[in-house]
Amino acid sequence: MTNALRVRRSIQELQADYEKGNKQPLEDLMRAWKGVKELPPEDPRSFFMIGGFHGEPFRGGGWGSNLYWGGYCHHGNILFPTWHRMYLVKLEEALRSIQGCEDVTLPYWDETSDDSIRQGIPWALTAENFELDGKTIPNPLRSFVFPKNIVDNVSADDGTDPNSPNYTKLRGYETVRYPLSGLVGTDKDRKATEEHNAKFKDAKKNVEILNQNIVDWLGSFVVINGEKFPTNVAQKYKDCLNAPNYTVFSNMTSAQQWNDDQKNPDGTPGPGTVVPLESPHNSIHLAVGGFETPKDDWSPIDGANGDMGENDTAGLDPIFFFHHCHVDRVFWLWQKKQGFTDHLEVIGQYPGTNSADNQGPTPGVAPNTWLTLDTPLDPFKHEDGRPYTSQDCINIERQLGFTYSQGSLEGLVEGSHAAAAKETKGRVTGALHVTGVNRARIRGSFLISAFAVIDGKRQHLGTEAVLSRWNVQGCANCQTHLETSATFPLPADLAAALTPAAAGTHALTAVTPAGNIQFGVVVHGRDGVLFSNLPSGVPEVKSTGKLAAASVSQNAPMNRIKARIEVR
Ligand SMILES: [Cu+2]
Repeated sequence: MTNALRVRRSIQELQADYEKGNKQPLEDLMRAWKGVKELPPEDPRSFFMIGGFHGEPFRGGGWGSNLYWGGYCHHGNILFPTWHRMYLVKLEEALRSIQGCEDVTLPYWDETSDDSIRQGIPWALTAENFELDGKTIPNPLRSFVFPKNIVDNVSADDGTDPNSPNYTKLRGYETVRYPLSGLVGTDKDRKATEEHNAKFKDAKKNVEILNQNIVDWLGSFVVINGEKFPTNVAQKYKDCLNAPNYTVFSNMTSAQQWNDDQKNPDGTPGPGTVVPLESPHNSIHLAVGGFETPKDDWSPIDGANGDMGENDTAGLDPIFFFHHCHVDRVFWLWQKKQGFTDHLEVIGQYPGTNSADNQGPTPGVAPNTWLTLDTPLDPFKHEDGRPYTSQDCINIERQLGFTYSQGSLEGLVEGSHAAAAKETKGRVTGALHVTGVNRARIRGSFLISAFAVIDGKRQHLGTEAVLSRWNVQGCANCQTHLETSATFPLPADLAAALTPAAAGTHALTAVTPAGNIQFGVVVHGRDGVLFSNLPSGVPEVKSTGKLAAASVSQNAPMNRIKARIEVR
């Protein structure tokens, strides 16, 4: 090889260089981002154009109909890792096309590094200003101001339908993150957003709130008999590296089917339960975009609607690309660990291999079309006009000419298979399986959380984040898996404390008792608590009052939620 590989380093590495006096790498990165953001929106290299490929502005069948997805991105199917891999390559090309930025590479936010787990988001992504060429400029990585209108043609214009919020964001709109709101499609929403954001005027304090939220998501744990058990996003990133094949590693839909298939005849979880890469990915989207992790003292800041929390405009917040670069690095780590650096395999016609799965068909794709490694990754094209496919981006070094610097989780790949196995061994000996959450009835993204109430104290077992489009209601083409389920491993001591009689399926209209341990499930959406069976007498989840009450009745089918407790 004559051409050296370009290396994607972590944003933390660039920051460390900067702080030691080697300012150029971070300065060049800022210059490149400033450059692509300032290009005319019609320019194919402009950030407005590239950021908009992911979701809005919509095109194709999804332009004016919620039967289809109007963005090009893939979620909930096997193209999730490869589509986003090509997406990052295209943004990186644009950054390198800016004059003087030819050596820039896209950094990753190393989300599982010690500093992220302790402090949250690296400062380069949140600081208000940056010093560039002797001038103080607004930090290009902190937000993006839309140069053009994005008009939502899917939702009711007047905003009278609470299940169809208007997602219009006009020229001059600036992307926001937790704890702020960015829902401004109608006069009513605009007013509510103004009132909400008026409570969070201190930009520095907002960054602190955001970082605390990230720290909570990455490192949450439960305490059983004085021992800590991680239920956190960092652990999910580690666990996903053990997925045995690409299909179930790649997305939530396939993994859900796989985990159902693995069960033993008596209903207990089989040995091969997996965590898909998409799961921790979803969690960070919602952590940045606007959900608090449900700890014991959960006090959600309701009305936080940051762009990262919904697929519609997530791609227009610059942090999206630093997050996805980490996700792509974890994809590569999985490939190295499982021996798939030069080929990938897809289980044909498995759930998660159909255009109708999860989000609905992307522009130009018919409903009920099979997705394979040869499916075009629209709109990404080779120079000769051929569409890129997943086959073109399996080996990042050989096919795409880049690699990643040494970051966190690396130790789980090289020679420490046994250590990784040991880490998870003894932890999963039982599970709480929640089924029957009707995704169709919930607007936007939501969380499913499980709790155990032990000795009158509520313990958080885990949270599954479901990243969604705003308008899934009535999407007949998103036929499959409208019923979402989630599996929460039980810590060994907790599982051991359960009597076999406690195992089985329980309707969650009442609390599920198992000896002196009770289980609770909470579904939390944009409008507050949609479902909760948490017993009284323990710290209660704060509800949003009016909106939540309305949502509960609108989401009456939530009473189909069931929990199955499995003990091995
Ligand atoms: Cu994403």
